Amino acid sequence: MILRCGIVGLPNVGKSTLFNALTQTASAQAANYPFCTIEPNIGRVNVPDDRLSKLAKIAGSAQIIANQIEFVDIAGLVRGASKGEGLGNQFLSHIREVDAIINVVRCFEDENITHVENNVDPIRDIELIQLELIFADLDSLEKRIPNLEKKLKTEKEIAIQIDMAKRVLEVLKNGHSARMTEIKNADEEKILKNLQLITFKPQMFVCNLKENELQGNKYSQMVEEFAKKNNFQVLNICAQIEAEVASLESLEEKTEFLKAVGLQETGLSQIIRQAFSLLELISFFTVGPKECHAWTVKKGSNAPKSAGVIHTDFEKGFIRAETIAYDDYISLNGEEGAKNAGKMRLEGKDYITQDGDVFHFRFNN
Ligand SMILES: Nc1nc2c(ncn2[C@@H]2O[C@H](COP(=O)(O)OP(=O)(O)O)[C@@H](O)[C@H]2O)c(=O)[nH]1
Ligand SMILES: [Mg+2]
Repeated sequence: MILRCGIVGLPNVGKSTLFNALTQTASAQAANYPFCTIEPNIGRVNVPDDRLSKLAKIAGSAQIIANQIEFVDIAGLVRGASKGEGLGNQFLSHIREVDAIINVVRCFEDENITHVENNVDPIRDIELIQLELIFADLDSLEKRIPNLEKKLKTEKEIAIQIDMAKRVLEVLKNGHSARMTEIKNADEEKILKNLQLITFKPQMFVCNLKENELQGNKYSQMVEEFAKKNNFQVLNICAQIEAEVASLESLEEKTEFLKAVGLQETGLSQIIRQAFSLLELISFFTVGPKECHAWTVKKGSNAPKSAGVIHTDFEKGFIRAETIAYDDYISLNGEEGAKNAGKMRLEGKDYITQDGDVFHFRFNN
């Protein structure tokens, strides 16, 4: 399961600079998966996780395999994109396929770099983009509802889908995201999710700042306030710094450079990790001498479901999961120590996987 984040924003806000830095870093990583550009605008990157190397060190694992997510550089979002302006249709087809949206917002002034809306105004830009996404959803629902109504004659269970679609339509018509639709239960949430609306996807903001304003400026403060009010996550980065770091060859050079600009880690690492949590994903590990392997699972998944991420047979024949919490694994110096201290639990089918669990699955073939 590799989830995909779309990088959106107006032209000239730094999307491609960021995307290239991401993919360049990924290709330079001593990765076990060779970096693959799936299409020119789609890249797959490892999710940075310090825990992997610590687990691998204790277990003497020969190989580390990290979680991955994909990023898509989505071009063509301008005023009117939902009506076909710019690369309208292409933008729509790309953005419908992503699981989460990273909205890059220009918070830097630079006379040499045109702003398509003439001046820097992040809240206007955010609202412009939300509106285009809302229009796109409106369009797709207005086409979809008549089709659903036709099907209703033969498939009665479609009635609740239509009801939901109409409720969302009202929300969109009032200029709000599909996310604002009131939902009463998990079933309704599922139906709403299946409508695959862009404004129902989780979203975060990335403020692109000047090199010397990384701590924030008046623009990024506006975005922060907006994000807080509307329950979005937000990160400050400088795409240009990210591009420079990504172009450096050695880890020493990178660390040195980051230190010089006052950063502990790259903005890219933060974006990747933030995106991972935005998607409501957690990691569990399988650890042994051969490999130390991170796996991705949705928050709230039970143990058999997690086992199924590794292999469907593991899920079907699931018996139990020998489970050690990450902290116990580290503090007790591995499996043996955890076992002796009584910290290896035998968990059954109803166990809900916790972030950082180290699992051995027992299953019937
Ligand atoms: N001053 C400054 N320029 C940037 C920054 N990020 C991107 N740019 C420049 O802005 C222009 C547009 O960037 P690009 O990544 O192509 O934007 P996109 O249209 O959103 O993909 C390029 O000339 C970049 O070099 C930044 O953080 N600071
Ligand atoms: Mg671009």
